[in-house]
Amino acid sequence: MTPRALGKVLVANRGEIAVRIIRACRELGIRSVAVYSDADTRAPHVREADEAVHIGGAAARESYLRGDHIIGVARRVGADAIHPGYGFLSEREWFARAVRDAGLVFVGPPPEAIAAMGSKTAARQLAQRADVPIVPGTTEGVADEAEARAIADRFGYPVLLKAAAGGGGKGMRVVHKAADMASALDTARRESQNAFGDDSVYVEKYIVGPRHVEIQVLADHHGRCVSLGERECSVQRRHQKMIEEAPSVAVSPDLRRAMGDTAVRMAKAAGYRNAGTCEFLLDRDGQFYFLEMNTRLQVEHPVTELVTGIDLVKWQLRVAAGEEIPESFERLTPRGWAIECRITSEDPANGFLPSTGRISYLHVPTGPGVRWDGGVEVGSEIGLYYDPMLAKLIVWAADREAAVARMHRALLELAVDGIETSRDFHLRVMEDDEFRRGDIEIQWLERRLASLTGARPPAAGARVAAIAAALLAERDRQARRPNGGAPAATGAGDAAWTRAARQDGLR
Ligand code: MV4
Repeated sequence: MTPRALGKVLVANRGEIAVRIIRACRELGIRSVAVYSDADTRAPHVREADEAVHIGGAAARESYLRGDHIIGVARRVGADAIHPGYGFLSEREWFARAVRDAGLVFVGPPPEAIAAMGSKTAARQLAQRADVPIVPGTTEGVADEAEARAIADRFGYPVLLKAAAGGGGKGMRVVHKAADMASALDTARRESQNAFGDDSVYVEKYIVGPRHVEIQVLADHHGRCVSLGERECSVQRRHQKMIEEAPSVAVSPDLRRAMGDTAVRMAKAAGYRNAGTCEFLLDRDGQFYFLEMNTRLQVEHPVTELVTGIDLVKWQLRVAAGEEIPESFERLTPRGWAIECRITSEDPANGFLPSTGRISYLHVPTGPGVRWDGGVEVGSEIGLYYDPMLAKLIVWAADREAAVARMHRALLELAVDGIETSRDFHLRVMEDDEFRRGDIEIQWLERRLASLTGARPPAAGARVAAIAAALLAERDRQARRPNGGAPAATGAGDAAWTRAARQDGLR
């Protein structure tokens, strides 16, 4: 679809990101259309949009994942474009194509670019051709154990087996010695087959103790593609980021330029348009390696907005409408420091068990340098149908030390009653000496978890039992509602925690 002026945009998402996109539309004078499920009839995104259309049942499969239905709604209400947000339909090649085929603008990359990044081995081949550094290893699936061992001998142990169709850590296995290869390959293949319907697995050298640093890119339809700097995303647990910041203590101006130029080369090689993110591992020697490209707006985009002064969602909409990126975006340097904490309905004292209930009290932090991107309010029912992220608390200050102090102050102001949240966990991180020094890498949080949560995570069995209990409690609550409620989520749910629970159960 050739870009065109956008008068009305359908927001195919919910929660804080739907609210974020609706706000950008309003500021640009674009009318917005929310869609909502049975569970979201009174949700803030429904109220904030100019129009709202009910699209089905509470389970994502019956509502926010019904791409064809959503496209039908967009046409009926006269929308020009669909913004997918993150998650749900945002990185489904078929959806981006179906939107285009329906004569609508997809606020995101072309389907071809989504496809180019969907296969990790294909993306590694593309990276090689574009002179983008990748972790040493293969760029095709291995045939068998013998081949995997021969490759591991060449690169040296430890190696990491990865799913070719993968991403996000599924189907990954570290192999420390040749004797472990056979069983690791079996497991990686099986996990990959279950998760992606493809058992192709390739080999990489395992990088020990790296940081996860990503580069925001923005590309228009006129040949301009710019890097908007890095985000440090090392504070994560089970591939779920908890805290992100911009810039990174590990990135000098020279390294920023090198990583930015690399990300732009990758985006250009993929024919990328709109906002996207290149993920890198940054090792202790300052070497960086391209991992994958996220072909969507990311949860953590606000930290980039605060240090660049660029409204990424507005620029997504402008670029989709055919506007040119200004030349000045080529020479940005980050100003000050931004930190984001994800406020989730999880209980850190209890192995981050999902917490459900009704928000009975909410006090949102305010004051200098504080931003709250939220999708809930007093009265919101927090169930188990969707991702547990309720809101993002983001702060900006002149330097990192001041930003950490400001985040600590803002977290002290935050009060949520009715459900457990990650607030106290974030407070402890802001008080942690290693975090305050910026001395973090991708394993840091899991190493420090016991001391940061004041509790040991429950054993796998206990976690599954506790989640089962939470599901039953949720079903009770639904049944007690005046309208009888919707059926409780089952194993078919899409929330990250249900996947985690199933994986726990399989271990
Ligand atoms: C790696 C790695 C170490 N060495 N590759 C995890 C998900 C996927 N995006 C790639 N991942 C990793 N790939 C090599 N060769 C460590 C990880 C990794 C990781 C990367 C980014 C953020 C968090 C992570 C947590 C665990 C492992």
